[in-house]
Amino acid sequence: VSSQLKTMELSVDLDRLMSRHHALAKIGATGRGGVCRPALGPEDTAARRLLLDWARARSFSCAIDPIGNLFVRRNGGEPGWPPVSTGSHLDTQIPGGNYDGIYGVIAGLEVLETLEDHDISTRRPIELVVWNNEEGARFSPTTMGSSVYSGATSIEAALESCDREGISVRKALAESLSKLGNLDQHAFGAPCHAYIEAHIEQGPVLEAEGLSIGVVTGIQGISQFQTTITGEAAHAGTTPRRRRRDALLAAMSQISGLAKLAEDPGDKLRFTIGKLTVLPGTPNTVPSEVAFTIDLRHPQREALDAFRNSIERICGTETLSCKSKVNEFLNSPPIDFDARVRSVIRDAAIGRGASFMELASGATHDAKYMAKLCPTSMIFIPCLSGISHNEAEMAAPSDMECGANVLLDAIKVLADETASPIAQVPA
Ligand code: HGY
Ligand code: MN
Ligand code: MN
Repeated sequence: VSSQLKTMELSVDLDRLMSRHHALAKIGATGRGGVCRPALGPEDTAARRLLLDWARARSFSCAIDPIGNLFVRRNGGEPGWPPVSTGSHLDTQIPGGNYDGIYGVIAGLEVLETLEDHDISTRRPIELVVWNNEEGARFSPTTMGSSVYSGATSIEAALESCDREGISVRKALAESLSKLGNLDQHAFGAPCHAYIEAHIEQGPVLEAEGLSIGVVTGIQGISQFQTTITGEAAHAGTTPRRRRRDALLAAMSQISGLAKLAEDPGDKLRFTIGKLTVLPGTPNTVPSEVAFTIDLRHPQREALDAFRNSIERICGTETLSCKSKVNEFLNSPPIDFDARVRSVIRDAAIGRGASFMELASGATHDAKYMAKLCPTSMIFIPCLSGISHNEAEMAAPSDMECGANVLLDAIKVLADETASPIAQVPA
């Protein structure tokens, strides 16, 4: 009864959660309310180091895998049993907000610390994961660390990915590692009993419905492309139009064709040209090379594939006498999260008297790859007007506290499960 009672009164420490939030918000602060921590850069490294210092102060064990994901572990009564894991990411958009990813990391740490504060033992170890390069803002693709960890992407391809200065993940990782102190080694794809990621919704639904918790049913499909168009540099003043091979005009023609195709009366398809570079990029030279990215999302695989299959026809063929090539560097179909884990989260929300709804995620997350390895789901909390990937991103401390308490209760249930009553995730 005492441990039952103990569990009932167990709640996270909101002051500590907010002090961690503010401490991280200082690292790479832009002065405009947001933060800029490109993966494996000095600011991201400082944030990862600070997280590890907090973990080492509680004598949790700290490990790293070959692609730079960090693992903070609180041991359980059965140390050999697969852990219950939670986590998210500390790297941000450039610039980004102070909640995307960061909230899931400090909420997860809060779970480990609260159990430690109250000397609550769990059967299974509990592991906090800090995924490397979730945003894909500096190094493509997004969710790099978890996709390599789960075997969806080769580590060679990931280590070779370069930023716009030509610095590779391999080089940046070695540099960052040297600042993190002593870390154990952690294998890729280690057995895991269940994974729950806490995250801001990054959309407007929970706030509009006046609800505190989102029990996440799954994540929509995402596919990303890089298009490169090659024309010919020429003098802006002397070159007649019929002699030009203008790579920017060619890109504009392709992009308007794609935008037309992306018109969706049901407003389900998400189509974004987020990055466009023009070379040589001087006012008086006809552009010789243009590169742009395409980010596509849809909840239905068939609809996503239909659009994917038209990309080659538009971006892979000569356009206005310019050569054009396109490659798909990320293709991740929609997934559904595990029913049992979702019911554990629902019960935890009910136990806390928290209003909740089930909803799918429009944003992608590392949980998508953990769902390949073990029963997985996510907990969303509302964010201000659904704003995200924007320095104005904001979540209320009361929602952060509620989400962390629901995470604590759900993890506690899963961490005391004996053999895996959770139906293994269908292949
Ligand atoms: O792109 C995404 O959905 C994630 O926020 N990186
Ligand atoms: Mn995120
Ligand atoms: Mn993000």
